[in-house]
Parts: sequence; C-alpha cells; structure tokens
Amino acid sequence: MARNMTLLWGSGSPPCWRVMIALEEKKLQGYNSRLLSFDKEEHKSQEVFNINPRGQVPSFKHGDIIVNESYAACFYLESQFKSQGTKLIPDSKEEQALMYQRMFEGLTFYDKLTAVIFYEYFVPEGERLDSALKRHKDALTMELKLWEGYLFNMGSGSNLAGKSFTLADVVVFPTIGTLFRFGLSEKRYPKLGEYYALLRERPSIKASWPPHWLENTKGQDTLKDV
Ligand SMILES: N[C@@H](CCC(=O)N[C@@H](CS)C(=O)NCC(=O)O)C(=O)O
Repeated sequence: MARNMTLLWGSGSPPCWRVMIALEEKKLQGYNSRLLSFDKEEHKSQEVFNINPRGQVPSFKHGDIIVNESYAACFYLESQFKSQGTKLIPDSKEEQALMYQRMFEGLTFYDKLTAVIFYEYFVPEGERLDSALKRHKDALTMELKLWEGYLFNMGSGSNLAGKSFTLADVVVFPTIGTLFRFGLSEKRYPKLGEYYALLRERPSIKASWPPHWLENTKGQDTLKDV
C-alpha cells in the first residue's frame, strides 16, 4: 500500500499515464489518486500549484518529497522500490542502453504527436496555417516509420528494449495508446499495432487506462492519414 503517496492526474494525459503505469508495476496501489478535470481547469488549482509551480499534471508527492516530471517520477519509483514489483531497469548492458535510448527518443516521439493532435490547442486561431500542420504531420510520419522499424527489428512479441518490460515501455506506451486513440491505422503501422495490442492487455496498463476512453470508446480520426 502507498497511502503516503499522492498523484494528481488528468484522464488521457500521457505524462500522467506513465506515472500510473509505474505505480502499478511497482505494486504501489492504494496511493491517494486525485483525478482532475482539464475542462474545469482543475490543473490550475491551488491544490496543484502547492505541489507543482508549473500548474501541470502529473503532480506527485511521496511523503514530503515532490517529483512532478513524469520521467523523473518513474525513475524515482524504480530506484526507491527496486526489489518491489516489476524490475523496470534490466541488468544486461545491451538492454539497459537500448532502454535509455528509447526512453529519451520517446520524448521526441511525444512532441511530434502533440504537435499534430493538439495543434489547435497550442496555436491560436489567427496563427494557424495548413502548411504548418502538414509539416507537423510529415514529421510525425517520419517518426512513426522509425518506431515501426525499431519494433520490426526487435521481432514479434518483443517489448521496446528487449524481452522484458522496462521503463521504456512505461514511458512510451502512453504515446502509442494515444496514437491509436486518435485514429492511427494499424494497417499502415502493423508493428506498432501489434505492440499496442500486446501491451494494452498488461494488467498495469489496463488498470490505468484513461477513464474517459472507457466511458467513450470511440476516439478521433485525426491521424487516419498519417
Ligand atoms: N514534462 C511534463 C509535462 C506535463 C504536461 O505537459 N502535462 C500536461 C497534461 S498532459 C498539463 O498539465 N498541461 C497543462 C498546462 O501545461 O498548462 C511531464 O512529463 O510530466
């Protein structure tokens, strides 16, 4: 049980989802979970600012210790609860190197995804350009081809850094889940589709699935042509 932990989070936020998967994998269920509404701007509430001066989620506290950045929280949990739950950093130097490589490439992947799906949220109405959105879509397509190739080279049924589930999967899966929620074609990206189908059945991922995706199973088709 993890009653001395608090996570402030929003449904469908990939950074929040990373921390939730890590908490599940480390068997830290029972933490104080506070689901906030983006629509009601609850991530800009005093409750969040008390923990996170950026007014963002995830906002995470363990006792008096605050670790808000999703990657930092995942590393922290693995390092503090090394021998509890799933071991998320492999011993083999090959797998470890690949895990770090994919984790940090995962940040680029996430940025390229959000540049497309949140274009209208990020760019004020008068400043939007079809040509800019197309450029972001092309950049995302190139990125997707890279990840499709990585998974192809790993072979069927593999995780991102090898046979074991690692921090790379913890931090990158939410990006991949979001891609498919926004209409990515499994036909066009079969390896990503296979990885998504495999991991979405994992108990930590199922347990932390965005609640509003469960309520409304139909996603968007923003990425159908990417
Ligand atoms: N680098 C941060 C990013 C956190 C983040 O961007 N959170 C978003 C939700 S997905 C948020 O709270 N956005 C509201 C805002 O920035 O005002 C992390 O990885 O934890």
